[in-house]
Order: sequence, then structure tokens, then C-alpha cells
Amino acid sequence: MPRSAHLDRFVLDHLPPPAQQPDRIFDRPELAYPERLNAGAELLRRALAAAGPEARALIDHDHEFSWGRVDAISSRMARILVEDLGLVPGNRVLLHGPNSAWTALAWFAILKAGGVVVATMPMLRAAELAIVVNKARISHALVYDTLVEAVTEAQATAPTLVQIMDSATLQKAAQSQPAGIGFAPVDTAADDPALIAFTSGTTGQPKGCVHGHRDILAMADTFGRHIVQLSKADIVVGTPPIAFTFGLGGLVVFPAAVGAATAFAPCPGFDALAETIARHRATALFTAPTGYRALLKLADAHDLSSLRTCVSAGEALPAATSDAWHEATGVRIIDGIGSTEMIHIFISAGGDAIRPGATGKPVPGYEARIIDADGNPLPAGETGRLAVRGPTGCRYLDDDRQAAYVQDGWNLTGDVYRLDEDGYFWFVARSDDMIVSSGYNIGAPEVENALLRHPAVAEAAVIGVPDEERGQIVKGFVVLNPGHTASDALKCELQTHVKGVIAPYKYPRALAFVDALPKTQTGKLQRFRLKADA
Ligand code: 3UK
Repeated sequence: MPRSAHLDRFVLDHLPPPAQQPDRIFDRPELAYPERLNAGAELLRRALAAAGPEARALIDHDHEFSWGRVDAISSRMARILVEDLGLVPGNRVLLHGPNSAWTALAWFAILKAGGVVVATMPMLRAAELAIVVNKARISHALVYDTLVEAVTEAQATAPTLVQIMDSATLQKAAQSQPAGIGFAPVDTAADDPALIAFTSGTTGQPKGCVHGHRDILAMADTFGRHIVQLSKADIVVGTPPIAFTFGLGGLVVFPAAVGAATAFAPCPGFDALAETIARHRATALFTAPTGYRALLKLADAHDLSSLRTCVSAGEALPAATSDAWHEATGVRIIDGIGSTEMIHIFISAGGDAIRPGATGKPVPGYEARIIDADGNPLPAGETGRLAVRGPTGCRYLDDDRQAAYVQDGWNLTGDVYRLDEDGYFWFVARSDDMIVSSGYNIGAPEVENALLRHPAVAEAAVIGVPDEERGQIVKGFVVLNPGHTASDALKCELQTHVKGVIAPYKYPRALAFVDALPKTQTGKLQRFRLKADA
């Protein structure tokens, strides 16, 4: 084992035992990382080499940073972390900020300083932050001005947190440093922990997924390099928070790896996103399927014609959404399944290889297979549990649930998939979203996609509800498009429509019209909340 740079060994000491570690495969030249690697320094080295110091890097609403300035400012911030705040390599640093240039700058700074980044969604409140701080024994926090209160409040029940610095203070301190003094990035081992990404946790305590410096580069050198294929000419926009690894990859890591620029919307929401696309002539977009559906409604009012590359993840992209987007913009969306545990996307397809409705094939660097309940691989055509392995893998921080996600070195994502004869992987459902009605297995997403094919339907969700006769019945929740009104007649029409699109036994026997569906901050449908209310 190469020598770790971590003087604070907390994360290293709370990794899963060797027998529960995932296999890690680096059998491609672009994944042959050196023993010493600092992801913050290496990404900025790549950006500067590709685009040069003057090239645009981070664009806030009306303020721009070049890659040269991103490198210089993040080095100054790293110095402040080490010299003023006493950061020791291996210490965990809470990064609590909205998607913005400041949050990206601070992210690079923490990595350069040898800290372990724990980024959290700006919407988290004190109680939720305290859980994360306690679990990861966080000592330092860099916090965006407007969010300081929640963090200081969390401190009351999270005593490990001793140093909090707000964005304005950090920025001022960085500016007042004498020019010309650099910062030598901490000489971390390639596998030294670099970040802990907490799962949104639909049930139970959130799980902390540990990823090393080389894992951050691996997402750029697999999905980024082979499927997204950004160049230094790209201007990237998107909705997923930087605290969610989908957003971290799309808005920070992939652009840096090629010297592209990221434009941050001034506030969350799809109107601001559409405006940002038009204003900066953005070329690449990262958002969830619900984001594409929301943008479709705004496409007439905003100029989206600059977009060339569109990436969807978080939940399956229905063929109906893919087709509607293609029709409106001429761009085929790249769908990809990723997870916090794997850091980013491991099955996907781009360009002519895209088959709407299918997720795609294993991203170069990853292997995927379908296994049965006993862990035996299943042939093409069969439906079963998805298992993957590659350069990255699941390593929970001190968590018994490791044994459920990693088995025999393979990562089990909790998804049910089907592999076709051409090697394409088709999403069926998450295991917990399989409905068993009268002995039939029905995947909730398949019924949702059928509902979405009806012109009156804007959003759809499907769950199983208890039924004496059938065990469970399929229940649908539908948000209507403007110009349509809920009625018994429309309900019947939708039920008949579903029977015409998929096998009739899958149709929603119960159907409710609602104003909105419960979604996570990462755009995922929360079926469990509908189940709780049903
Ligand atoms: C589901 C998908 C079908 C699937 C994520 C890209 O979503 C991400 O991470 P999470 O930990 O959730 C993982 C689970 O979400 N899922 C995600 N993408 C798809 N299902 N098709 C898809 N395209 O159940 C998976 O197990 O929140 C996505 C990059 C980084 C991420 N963290």
C-alpha cells in the first residue's frame, strides 16, 4: 500500500473490512493512475493544459473566473484552510453552498489542502446537517454566506465541528494574501479518501460513500471521456447540486478535465435554467428527466438552440421524454445510470449508439451483468438484479449496509434490469418498486412511461397499494398538462390508453389526479411518500 498523506486517519480507519470491499479494475491505459495523485491539482492541471489560463472557467450570473484564477484563488483558499484554520490532511470539511463559482472554488481548495470534502445540499437544515457532521466527524466548515445560520445551529449538537468560515470572510482573506505565494497541493496517495458523498437516504440514516482522489478522475476518464465527450469550447449548465455526485461530475469535474466552462444559474428552478442556457449560449446540459420535461414547456419562450450535449440521470429517461426532446431541439439525450456509491455513471450510450428507452451498455472501464436471487449470472433476455464493477466502487463509511451493496466484489445497485441480445441494458424498476398483483410482477416505471405517452399527462407516478383480492393493485398518480381537467371520463381514457400501450394486466386500477408529485432535491420521484399516504 502506498503511504497515505492522511495524518487524521479517521476515514481510513472506518472503511469496510477487506472482504467487503468491491473489486476495482483499472484495465485501460487512461485508468493507469500514478501512486501519488491529488484530484484538485490534477483537474486544474488538465484544465490549464487544455484551455490555457485565460480561458473562461466558472461563470456566475454576471461574474467570470478564468482557469488561471480558479487555480490561484483555490490555492489561496487552501493556504487559509491550512494556516489559519489548522486543517490537517484527512480532516473532513463540510462544504455547504449553492451551485456557484464560490462552491466550486472551495471544492478545489479543500482537495488541494488534503481535506476530505463533505458537500451538502443547500436546502439541508440544522438537524440534517448535524447527522452528517457527527457521522463523518467533521471539524471544519466552509459555508456560503446565506446559509451560515443552519450550520452554526447544527454545531450545538455536533461538537466535532470547531471551525466555520463563511464565503465572504474566505474570499476577503484569500484576496488579502500577498501575491506570488503559491500553495503546494498535499501529496495524497491516489486512493486516499477525497470526498464523502451522503446518499439522500429515502429510509434510515444517510450512508456516507467514500471516494478517493483517483475515483474523481475515474469518472472523467470513463463516462466523461467516452460518452459525454466535452471539449474546451463547451459551456455547461445543469440543475443537480454539486453536493450530488451527478452534479459534481457534470458541473465541476467533467468541465475541468477538458478546460470547458460552467455557467451557474442565479437561483434554482427551470425558468432560471432556461434563461441561463439562452444568456450564455450553453452547449451542454445535465439534468434529470423531470428537468427535460419542465424545459420542454419553456422551449417556446427561451432560445435553447445552442445545446449540443444533453445528459439525463437520477431516474430512467422514458422514451416519450427522449422523443419529445429530440423533436423540440434535435438533440438525443444521453441517458446514464449512476449512483452515489459508484460516484458516477457506469451504463450509458451516446451519439448513434443511443436507443431511446434503454439505458445503454457498460461505460468503457465498467462491467455489468444481471444476476438471479442467488447471485448467478443470467443470460440475455432474462430480468434480474444489476451487478457492476469497475475502477470505482461502494465503500460506505462505517456502515453495516456495506454487505448488502457489495457481494463477491460486485456492486449491487438495488435495480432490476433486463439485458437484450444486443448487449443493451433496460431498466425495469428499483427492487422496492416492483409491484406484485395477482402473481404478476409489474415495474412501476413501465406503467408511468405508458401514462406519459398520453398527451394530457405531464407527470406520472405509480405504486402498489394493498388489495385483499390481488395482494396489490397498481395505483397511478397523474399531473395533467395545462388545458386538461380531471374527470372520471379522463380517468377511464387514461386506463384504456395504458392497456393499449402495455399488457392490459398492468393498467392502473386506481388512478388519482394530483397537482404535483413528491420529488427529492435531485429530481427523483419519491414513491415511498405516495405509499405512505396511500
Ligand atoms: C437510480 C437510475 C434508471 C437507480 C446518480 C448519476 O442517481 C444517482 O445516484 P443516487 O445514489 O441514486 C442511484 C439510483 O438511482 N438511477 C439513477 N440513474 C438512473 N435508474 N436510469 C437511470 N439513468 O435506482 C440507481 O441505483 O441518488 C446518477 C450520476 C451520479 C449519481 N449519484
